[in-house]
Amino acid sequence: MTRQFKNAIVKRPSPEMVDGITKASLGKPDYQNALTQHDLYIQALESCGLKVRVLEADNRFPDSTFIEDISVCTPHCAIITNPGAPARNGEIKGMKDVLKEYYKNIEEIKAPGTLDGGDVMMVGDHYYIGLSDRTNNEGVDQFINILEKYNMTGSKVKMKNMLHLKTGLSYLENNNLLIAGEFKKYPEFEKFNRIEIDHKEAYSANSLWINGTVFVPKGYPGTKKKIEALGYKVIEVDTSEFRKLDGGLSCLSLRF
Ligand code: CIR
Repeated sequence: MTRQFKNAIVKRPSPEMVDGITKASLGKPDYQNALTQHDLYIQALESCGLKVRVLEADNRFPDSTFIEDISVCTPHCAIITNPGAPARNGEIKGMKDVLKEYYKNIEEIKAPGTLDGGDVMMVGDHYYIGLSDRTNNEGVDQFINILEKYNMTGSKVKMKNMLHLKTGLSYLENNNLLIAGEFKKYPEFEKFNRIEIDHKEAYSANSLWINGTVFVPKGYPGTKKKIEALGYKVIEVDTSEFRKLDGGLSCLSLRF
């Protein structure tokens, strides 16, 4: 059965985002433009029927608009992560109170385990979890134990080159998987209908399925065409300011 999202939680970018963590060489984000792009992202979520909760910006944490890394919202429980980048770890404070408004069951990843939500890809009741520089073995083990408590399952994906698992993979439901870079060769993804993303459009491998519509970052015509050919309605969303901090469409929200 295909899932349907009812809610999204986003966090406004803070002016400090100009000092966010990045390996990209695209310059500093323009804060005003980032706010406009964030507004349009929220509107796109609302146009797909989601009720969007907008959390205030947290000026202490430049990367805190990338709220996906801070929690994973499953149908049965919310899991507060323990983000692997020390500069981002404090972002989890306050999340419990927010999630309590939506969930009875709240779990937590605890040190020495680390896990970023961007490393978690949900495929029905199964979750693929990337072992990245941010997510360690102990974090994945804890995460899988939590999933099993609620009759869900998880598996580890060893990875090398990307920031997060979903930097190179997006599940579009109906067995359709966008796949880029090293993941194209991974046997665990062979069973999917794989839509291979060209190297020059690699950033758009992080697209976002929302209730039958797919958000694609603006400026990736090859990927857009491939997704439309599968019959999805596509909404192009401009994320250029977030890309400067290695952030993409999925990073900007929690959806459940
Ligand atoms: C970071 O390095 O943590 C942020 N600058 C970007 C986080 C992107 N999040 C994601 O892919 N889920």
